[in-house]
Order: sequence, then C-alpha cells, then structure tokens
Amino acid sequence: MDRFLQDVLTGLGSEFKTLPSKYFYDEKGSKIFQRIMALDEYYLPGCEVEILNESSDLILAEIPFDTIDIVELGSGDGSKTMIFLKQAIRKFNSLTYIPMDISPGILEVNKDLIHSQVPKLEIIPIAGDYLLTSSQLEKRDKPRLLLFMGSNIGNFPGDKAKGFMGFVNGMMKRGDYFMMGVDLRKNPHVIRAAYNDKDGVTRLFNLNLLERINRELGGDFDLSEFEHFGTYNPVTGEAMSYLVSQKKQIVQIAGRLFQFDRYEAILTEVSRKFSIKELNSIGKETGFATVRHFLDSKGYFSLSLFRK
Ligand code: AVJ
Repeated sequence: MDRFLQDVLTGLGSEFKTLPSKYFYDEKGSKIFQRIMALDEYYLPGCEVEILNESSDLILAEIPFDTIDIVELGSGDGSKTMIFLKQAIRKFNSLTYIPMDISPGILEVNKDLIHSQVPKLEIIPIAGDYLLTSSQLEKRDKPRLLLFMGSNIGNFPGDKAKGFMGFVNGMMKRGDYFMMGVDLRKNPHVIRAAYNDKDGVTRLFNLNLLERINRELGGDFDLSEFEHFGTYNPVTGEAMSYLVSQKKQIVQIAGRLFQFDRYEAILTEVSRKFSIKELNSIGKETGFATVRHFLDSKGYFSLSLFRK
C-alpha cells in the first residue's frame, strides 16, 4: 500500500487522531509554506537570515576542511542556504552542494536559484524522503557538513528529535559537522502568534493536508467543517497545530470510515522550541560535541554547530 495512505489510515485510526506533518509539503503546500515564510508574525526565517548574513564567515571559520560536501536535509527552495553557500564557495577549494527534499518541484526551484546566485557551485539534488534516500550518499567519501535548517527539528514530537539526531550522526564520519537551525524558547505570545497569522495563511496550510487526502487518496473531507487551532505550551516548548471537527461527522478515505465527534481534533503538527541547555544535552546524548551556537540579535533563533 502507498506510504501516504498507510500513514493517514494509521494516524486517523488511532485513539487520538494525528497526521504526520511531513505530508504538508505537496506542490500546493510547499507554495503556501513559501507564503508563511513571508508573514510578519512568522519571525523564524528573518532571524535565520540575519544569522546567516552576520555570521556565515564565523561559522565557516570553525570548519577546517579544504574539500567538502554540504548536504542539506529538507532543503526547500534554498533561498536562505544561498547566503551561506555564497561565502562557502570562497573558502573551500572544492565544494559540492547536495540538497535533499521530499518535493521534486521545490528542488527545481532550489537548483535554478542557487545556480543563478552561485554559478560555479556543483549541485546534486536528491528528491525523496531523506530517511529513504540517504543511502545514495554512501558512495561519497568527502568530509561533510550536514545542514538541517529552518527549525525543522521542531517537527519531531517527543523523543523523535533525539532519534533524528542519532540518524544524522549515522550519516557522518568522525570530524564531520552538523549545523541545525533551531527556534529557541521565547515569549509564548510571540510563538503563538507565529502559528495564528491574521491573514489565515497558516490555516490554509493546515487545511491543505485534508485537501491533499481528498485529492490523492479520494477522501471526502468537507474542509468547511474543520477549523485550524494553533496553540503553544511553554512548559514543554511545543507549539501544536490541530484541525478541529466542527460537528459530529463521518469521513471516508479509500473505503475506510472515520468517525469524528463534535470538537474532536486531529493533531497535525508539533513545532518544538528549545533552550540552549536542551540543545547541548540532546547533542551530547546523540554523539555530538557542541562547537558553538550562533544567535540573532533578539536571541530568538540559533544556528547550532556540532561536530561528531
Ligand atoms: C518548517 C517545520 C519549521 O514548524 O514552524 C510553519 C512549519 N507550520 N507554520 C514550523 C510551519 C506552520 C515550520 N517548519
């Protein structure tokens, strides 16, 4: 059975309904996400860009290689990474950029953009779920810098973040580097607003998941009967997005029926925020040494550099 269908049936069939957030990023979802990144309330990209503009040289100064592969997991359109690559190509004698993303369309955008801005850079895009495509890197033997930007680490619920860092560690040799963009804990109001924008773009992004199920799996979700709800728990550091059923209803997907009570919710995304202390300990537990955290001027966001 198709992986998407299987994950949807499992998620909606469990006691507390859930859907994996990685399925937000179809063609349409990736476009909506680009609109999210331009929102006033969604401070994350602005902070990350500020750090890249101010600190790319300092970051590169920590990396002693001459020849390097820069591998980016979940690269997206590469518009932020471009800033880093522009500096990087001046430092290394030989540099290959390997963007990996689940959306082939966004990798096209990525390649065109990076090629136009950093023309001499060799680019080898790899499309697909990086958990499955990472084996394609086995034949490359250069020292590596792995990038995981945009606070995508926040999408792993509970212990899964640690599991992911362990997976990344497994893709690296001793001495390789890993840099992760992380949204830090901050005023809860600021975080809550980032997932409840006034233009309703985040709402569209969330609802597109149901639309995608309708489109690709022949589901019959009535989108007008589900409401976006975004909230933040300052104890756990988790922002949560839900879709809340507005009435008692039954939804059919691939011949299976799912019953929703009025106000029953589907958890669609966890966006976890970290403290520096949490980052250091999670790094340590998964086989990394912290090199340095590079923060923006507000202290909202960190580019955290680790070495294996
Ligand atoms: C791309 C996972 C970092 O969690 O902030 C934005 C996705 N979801 N608005 C995030 C997202 C709703 C985003 N990440």
